[in-house]
Amino acid sequence: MSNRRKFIQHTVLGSAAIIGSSSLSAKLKSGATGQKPLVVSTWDFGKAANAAAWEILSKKGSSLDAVEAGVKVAEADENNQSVGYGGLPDRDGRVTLDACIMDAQYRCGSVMCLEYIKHPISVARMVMEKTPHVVLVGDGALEFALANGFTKTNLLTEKSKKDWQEWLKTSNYKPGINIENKLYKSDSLPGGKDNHDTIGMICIDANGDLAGACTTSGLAYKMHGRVGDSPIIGAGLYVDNEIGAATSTGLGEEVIRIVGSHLVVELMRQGLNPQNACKEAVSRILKRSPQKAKEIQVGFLAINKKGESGAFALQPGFSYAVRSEKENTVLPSKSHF
Ligand code: SD4
Repeated sequence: MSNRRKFIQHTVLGSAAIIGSSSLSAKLKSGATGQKPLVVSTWDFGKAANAAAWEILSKKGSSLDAVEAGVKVAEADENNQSVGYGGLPDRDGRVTLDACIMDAQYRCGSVMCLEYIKHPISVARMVMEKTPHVVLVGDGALEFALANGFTKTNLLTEKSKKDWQEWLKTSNYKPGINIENKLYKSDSLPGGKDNHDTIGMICIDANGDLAGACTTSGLAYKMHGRVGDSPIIGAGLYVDNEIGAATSTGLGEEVIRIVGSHLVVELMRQGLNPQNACKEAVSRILKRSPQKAKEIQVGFLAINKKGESGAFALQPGFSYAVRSEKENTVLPSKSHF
């Protein structure tokens, strides 16, 4: 049999197996709402971000405007130590930010390792709208931002500086499971609960158009120049207006290896609902490295064109916020462990 025939046969069998297992697992309850407009975002603090997005969606605004306005809430919140202002620095004490945005026409923009700019998501949108490129990094991204009216801000808050100086005493780099729990504190959450970091937001507007945004300061105490999954189109975020959208959070290196968000969207194309598509992506990480998977967290969040949502994570503790006409809530994600 020719290699090409073998490949096609293998691919078709693989898809059949996935669809077979999906019809079984379709019975698993997902956070589906089947509504438009709908906005979902990662972690408990997504609720405040969803509220800003909802302001736009409920007035028939565009999904693109909604996701930008939504994640800006998290970027500006200094209580959140792993997005934007107040984010924990790298091991050299530099706050470097990653963000990307994608709309319903496969247009996308991204900035990586951007310093001094409070709203990297807006720079990413400007890369998308005003340049012939998709990605700008480091100094080039900063020069572009400054040339387009953004101003320089010191993003290292006293609190984050102190935490970094404390970390320097051991310099032990070990991203732990849900370590981000300690990186966000808000009295507005039930019980003043600790919460998480990176925000990924995906939504569908009243027209049925999808968009997504993802923004982070990345892993605390990373090497200078390290970039995770969040600003990489296909890894931290992907939007296909025919099918759905997905975003991720957790240890970015593992998400990049499986091009996670694109994989989730492709699995939805094969017929899986959002939760099961996220679950299958998580299982790819598990399969590649079952031992390592026990020590890390990765979570995926997805919506489909019908306005259904779902999530799945490696470890318990991942949550996501959902806002629609009927719902304004934070749901716990199902997890493998
Ligand atoms: C990264 N995925 O830089 C981000 C960090 C994150 O929950 O999402 N943490 O790898």
